[in-house]
Amino acid sequence: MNKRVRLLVMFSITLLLALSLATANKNSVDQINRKNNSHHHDKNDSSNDTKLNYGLCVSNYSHIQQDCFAQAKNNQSICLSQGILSLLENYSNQYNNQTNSTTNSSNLSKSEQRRILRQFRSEVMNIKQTCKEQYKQEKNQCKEDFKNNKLQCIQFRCKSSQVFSNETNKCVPKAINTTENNNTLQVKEFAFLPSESTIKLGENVTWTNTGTMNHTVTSDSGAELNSPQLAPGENYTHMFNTTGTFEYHCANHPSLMKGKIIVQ
Ligand SMILES: [Cu+2]
Repeated sequence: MNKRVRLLVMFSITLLLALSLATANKNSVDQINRKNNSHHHDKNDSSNDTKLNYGLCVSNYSHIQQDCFAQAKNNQSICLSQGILSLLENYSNQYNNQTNSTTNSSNLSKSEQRRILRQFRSEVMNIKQTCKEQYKQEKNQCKEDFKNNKLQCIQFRCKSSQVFSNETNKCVPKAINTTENNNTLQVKEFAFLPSESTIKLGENVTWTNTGTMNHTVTSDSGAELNSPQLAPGENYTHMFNTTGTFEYHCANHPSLMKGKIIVQ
C-alpha cells in the first residue's frame, strides 16, 4: 500500500475513535446533569423534613459523591478526546505541509514515517497521563467533600441532652449554666460541682454528667439518692421532701467523688 495512504488511514481511524468518544461523553454529561438536578431536589425536601435522620443524610451525600465521581471520570474522557483531537489536527497540518513540499508525495521515507508515529504516540501518552492526573485530583475532591458533608449529618445522631459541636465534630453534652440554677450540678472526673449545695425543702436537684466517664449519685447511707449509671450527657433528678444533710458519693469512684446536699 502507498505509504501516504497508510499514514492517512491510520490517523483517520484514530480520529474516528476520538470522535465517537466525544459523542458518548456528551450523552453521559447530559445524564449526569439530569441526575444532579433530581438529587438537588431530594436534598431540599429532606432539609425541610424534621424526621431526617443520619442514615438518610449520609445516603443522600453518598449519591452526590457517586455523581461527583462519574462527573470526574467523564471529565477525564473529555480531556482525553479533546487532547487527541487537537493533536490529530496538528499532525495532519504537519503532514500536509511535508507532502506539499515534496515533489513526489509518496517519497516520505519509512524512517520518517516511523519518527512521526513515535512522536505521535508519545504525545498521546502525555495527554493520557495529564488527564489521569486531573481525574485523580477531582476524585480526591469528591472524597473530601463527602467527608465534610457527612460530618454535617452527625448532628442527627445527637441525643436530646447533647448538641453538635462544630469544634470537635462530635455530639457533646449541652452546656450547663450553673449560675442560673443552683440546683443544677455537674458530675465529672472526679468531682461533683459544686460539691456542697443548700436547697429548700421540696426542690429538685439535677446532676448532669458533663464528663467522659460513667458516674453515679449514691447516698452514703440510706436510699435517698440512688441514681443509675449516668453515661456522659445523661442526668439524674431528685426531689428532696425531708430536711437534713444528705451526703453522697459516686459508686464508681467512692474515694474521689463526694458531695453534700443540705435541705432547709
Ligand atoms: Cu464517678
